[in-house]
Amino acid sequence: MSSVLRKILVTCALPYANGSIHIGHMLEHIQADIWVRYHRMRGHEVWFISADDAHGTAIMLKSEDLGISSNKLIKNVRKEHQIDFLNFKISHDNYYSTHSLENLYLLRKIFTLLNEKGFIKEKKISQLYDDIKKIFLPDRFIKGTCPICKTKNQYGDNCETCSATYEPIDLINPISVISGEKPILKNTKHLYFDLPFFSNMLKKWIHSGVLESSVIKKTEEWFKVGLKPWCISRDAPYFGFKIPKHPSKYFYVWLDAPIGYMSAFKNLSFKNKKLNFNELWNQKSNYELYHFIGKDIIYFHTLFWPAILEAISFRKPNGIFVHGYLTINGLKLSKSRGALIKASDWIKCFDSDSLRYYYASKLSNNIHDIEINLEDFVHKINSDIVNKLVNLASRNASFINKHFNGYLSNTLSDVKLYEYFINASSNIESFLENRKFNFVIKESMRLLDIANQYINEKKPWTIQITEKNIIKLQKICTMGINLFRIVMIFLKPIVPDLAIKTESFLISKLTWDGIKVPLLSHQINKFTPLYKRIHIKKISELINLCK
Ligand code: NOT
Ligand code: ZN
Repeated sequence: MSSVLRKILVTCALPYANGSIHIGHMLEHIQADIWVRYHRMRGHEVWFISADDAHGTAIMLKSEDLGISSNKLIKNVRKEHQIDFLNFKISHDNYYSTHSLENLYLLRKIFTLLNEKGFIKEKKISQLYDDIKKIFLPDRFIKGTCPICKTKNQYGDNCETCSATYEPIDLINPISVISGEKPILKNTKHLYFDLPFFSNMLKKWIHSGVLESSVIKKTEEWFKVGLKPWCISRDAPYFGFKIPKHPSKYFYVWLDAPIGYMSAFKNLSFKNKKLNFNELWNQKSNYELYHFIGKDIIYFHTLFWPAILEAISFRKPNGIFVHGYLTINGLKLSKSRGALIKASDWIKCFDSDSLRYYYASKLSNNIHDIEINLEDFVHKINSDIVNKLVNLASRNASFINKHFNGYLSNTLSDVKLYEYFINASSNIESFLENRKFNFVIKESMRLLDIANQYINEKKPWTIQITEKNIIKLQKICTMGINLFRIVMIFLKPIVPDLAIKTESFLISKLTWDGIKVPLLSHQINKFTPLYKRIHIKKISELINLCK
């Protein structure tokens, strides 16, 4: 156990409750889950939360399409999402919903505070309106050409090509996504949060070690343009929470979404007496707070969210961990542009450890896009997990099971080599801490090559079973099992299912402290295959499911 125990709250962005979890969402939840599981292994107090983002026009329209109430829709979807996350072994302590009493309570409280402090202003504006459907058009329901880089087919709030943010009115040739018609301009009144007031604070904050340099760079581009007041209200019809004293106005989903982080924690604190809401969210909190997000929502997390927190004198996050987009066999995916592979389809064809492992092999602490290639995926899983990792266990266990009734020897055949593996753990620790999971995989595979090479040289299968040799055989195979065990400890946060099977095979828990103490004079179980080779033909099955 590491000496300084930390208290940490980790969040993932809240998936919208209008569609299925796809493997793009799963990238983020797996990334966060690996980090969380590692810190739990180190003995820290870690709380991991997320929730469905249950408000907004998209959800309202979707439930209309389905002919059910929005309430019914978000209930069904949340259940589905929870099952998906369980299937991928995402160890959330709470998976809540923004359509909750806690969120309503906190939203109202925060809005009142913002109002009292004079950070909310009213403004008359004209906004794009779909005169056929009789609805003001949210940013995501207007498409047009980016006013900055001129890419076509961009949404009304920001450009996916150049990441510029703008008003929907600025789009060139706007079209309503709902009716397909050209929208008209209509007058309305809205509430604005005074974001520019916080410019100086934010400029300092982004350099306080909370962001990676590429994320700082992105955020600085918005400062260059100048921060603008942020509209936090929406006109009816809308699915969300009403604004007190402002008839037919609703809170914008992007205000109650980040507050969803708080309310998911508040709800968790009701279930767990150890937790106290104020202890975590007050400015002098000794909890660390980290948000895992995709690069499409940097703006909200590096500007709006810390400004709101500052405005109400709450604590700010210690880190915003941003990942890039996912591309599959070269196809770009994003939340809004169609998710090609649903989590529930993936799990029909492959196990969860395989995706977790493959993502880990690609993930680092930067915003580069993650490219996955399904053929490469199958190849990598078989060559790393089956041929290198599990094979190391199986080739040695067979001798231990056959000749020694499962008993490991009382000493190792090569103490120096074992120490070499122990020494690798400090690098692995820093890779895991800094979310350089690709290096964890690389280093683990390098170690496995060394271990397998060692067994190749010692050739236990050639050793004649004589009284003199038998001890030697036992020691060599004990060495092999112990090297396998160390690498499995390193990989445990990444492949939890394989870790559970390994623990029952070794009859010993894989713990970080256990690295230093080899398993000796210890009986292990009969070896049963820990992981089965995956088949290339499953790829076409998966693609068929996605059609
Ligand atoms: N539902 C949003 C999305 O882009 C994410 C909300 C994250 C929560 O999928 N909030 N903040 N800040
Ligand atoms: Zn653009």
